[in-house]
Amino acid sequence: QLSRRLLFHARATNNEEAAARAAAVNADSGAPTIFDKIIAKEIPSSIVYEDEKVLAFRDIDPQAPVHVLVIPKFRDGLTQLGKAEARHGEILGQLLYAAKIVAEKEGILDGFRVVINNGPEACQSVYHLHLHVLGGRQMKWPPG
Ligand code: TR5
Repeated sequence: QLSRRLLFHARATNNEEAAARAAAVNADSGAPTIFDKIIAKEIPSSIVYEDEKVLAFRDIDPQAPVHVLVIPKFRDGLTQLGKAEARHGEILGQLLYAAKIVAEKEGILDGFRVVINNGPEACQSVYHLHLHVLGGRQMKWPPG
């Protein structure tokens, strides 16, 4: 969260040095993330859907009335979508399908958005691939 705020601040002030620093803080190191603790249930979360491969839980800082994160239980190198390889095809499909199940469970099938922030330029802050499922209000376009 801190690094994301730094990035926003850097953008707002158009300070290239600060932007570079924030991006470095946000770098994809491959280290375990907070999501590992959520998967292990060492940290509580509000689970919306779970199966063998996928976990979906409410975002701690919701940007819409419904804001659920859908993640693979086994990261398997998928720190970000940009690291996807052909072998990830099945889990990528499962994540997208789980997003639909979440939308259905949350009653937003008529209008919802699925977002993946990839890398510092897109303000990715947690390097464990995740889909944001957002809805429950009129969404705007284009996104910021
Ligand atoms: O910025 P990106 O796309 O990487 O999205 C990461 C998301 O994880 C943000 O929307 C955060 O609000 C969310 N997040 C961060 C934490 C967290 C969480 N959602 C649920 N529970 C969380 N815990 C317990 N801890 C976090 N640091």
